[in-house]
Amino acid sequence: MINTRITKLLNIKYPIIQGGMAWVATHELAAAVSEAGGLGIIAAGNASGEYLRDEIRKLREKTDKPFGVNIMLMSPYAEDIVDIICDERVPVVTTGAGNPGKYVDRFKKLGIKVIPVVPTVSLAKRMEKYGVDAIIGEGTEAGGHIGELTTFALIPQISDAVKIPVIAAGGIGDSRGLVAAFALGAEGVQLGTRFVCSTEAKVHDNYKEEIIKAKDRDAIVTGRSTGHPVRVLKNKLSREYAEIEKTGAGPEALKGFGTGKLRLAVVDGDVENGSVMCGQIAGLINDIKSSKAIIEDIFSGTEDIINKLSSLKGGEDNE
Ligand code: TUI
Repeated sequence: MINTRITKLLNIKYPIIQGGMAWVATHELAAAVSEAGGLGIIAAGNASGEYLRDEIRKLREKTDKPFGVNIMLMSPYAEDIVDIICDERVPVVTTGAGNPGKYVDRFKKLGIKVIPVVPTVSLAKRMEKYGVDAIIGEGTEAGGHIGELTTFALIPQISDAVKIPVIAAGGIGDSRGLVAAFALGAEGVQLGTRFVCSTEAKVHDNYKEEIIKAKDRDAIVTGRSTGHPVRVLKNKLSREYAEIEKTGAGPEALKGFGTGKLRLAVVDGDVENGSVMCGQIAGLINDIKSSKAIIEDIFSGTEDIINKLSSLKGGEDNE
């Protein structure tokens, strides 16, 4: 049992949150993570409110443990998603790809915990002023839509800047990542790519296989020129995108590359023409296992690392 302000706040056994990945984070994955003692998250992505309501109800048939919903704030359905979350009294909300400030009061009044994902210190400070419960600092190592700072640089700076608890995301996939995140000041971690390669993720096998095959430099950033950088695996789509971007083409020329491409990879398994979003940690992931095994393996591995670290204590002979 590990106790941090995050386990207490969220009423969970392990301070591990599953990333709110569009198309990937369905009720099956979220229920499995919550049942295993972490916080499972259903991603609303670009889906409608009715889809989300159905997902929430299906999750509740599988588990009575705490869970959350991620709102992708660029979604055209974001307002509907907020209504459904309030209506269903979802215990926890995480947000991404924008500033959730205007919704915070409404959630707080209903006792819904709010945890925005942020890529900068300034946004973390602004969120604290709005009264959010915790912050997820996401480094550029993460998959999907990303900021510029690395987890290593971002987390200690956010930890110094805010009093609310901080959760680290981006580039964390095993016990070493967890211990490092705690050393940087985090009290919890959010894992995305690691949970894509779980048995419960309803992701096409081709997508999981691509992550398992991936090496350290295979997750590249596209879309910097549009102001919406997205980390994806190298494939036909991302290579073509990068070529067009190099020519200096405007957002219009790149538009067709976004719509429907994530679904094409995740659901249909077209990993050449679809968008295979994943983090830099892909090179570290070599297997598909249950969410329970992912969580328990991460925690059982921490002890060895902490023992090794104790040799850093000045003047002690640990031989
Ligand atoms: O949101 C994510 N990752 C995502 S969302 C997504 S769906 C998508 N698909 C195609 C293109 C774009 C998005 C795929 N991956 N992570 C959390 C995150 N939030 N990363 C960065 C941010 C962020 C960025 C700007 C949070 C706040 C923010 O605020 C700007 C403002 O309005 O002040």
